[in-house]
Amino acid sequence: MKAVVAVVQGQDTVRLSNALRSGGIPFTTIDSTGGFLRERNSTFLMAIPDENLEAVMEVLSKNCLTRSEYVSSYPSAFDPTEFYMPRPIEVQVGGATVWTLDVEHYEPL
Ligand code: 2BA
Repeated sequence: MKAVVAVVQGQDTVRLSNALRSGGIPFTTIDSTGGFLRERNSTFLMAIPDENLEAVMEVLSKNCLTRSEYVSSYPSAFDPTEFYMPRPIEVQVGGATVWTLDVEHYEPL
């Protein structure tokens, strides 16, 4: 059995939830926040048989889109006297950030 942990952008949460439900894949969502952009995202937890891993990864990649976000650049930490003009920098976010772990023991109590 595998545990899949996936951090997904807020905009993709409903679509991914519907797709997992249609595929009969059990999941739990936890509201979360990205440490860098400080935007809301969702963390999906799924425990699945090994043979379903490929199908779950496909559902994730089809339903989680890559997007560009903009964040203000930071002044240099090394030279505080340097002239600093704040300007937005582009970062690519997603589709999903996924960790797959082996489950040693599973027992619904
Ligand atoms: P955030 O931490 O808000 O990061 C959003 C996006 O900003 C990242 O997209 C990445 O493109 C960029 N980014 C993050 N840290 C950066 C930095 N120090 N310098 C420059 N750019 C940076 P993704 O890599 O697709 O990550 C999306 C979200 O997944 C992250 O939101 C975070 O919530 C989670 N995540 C990604 N990698 C993680 C990790 N190794 N451990 C825990 N959570 C992670």
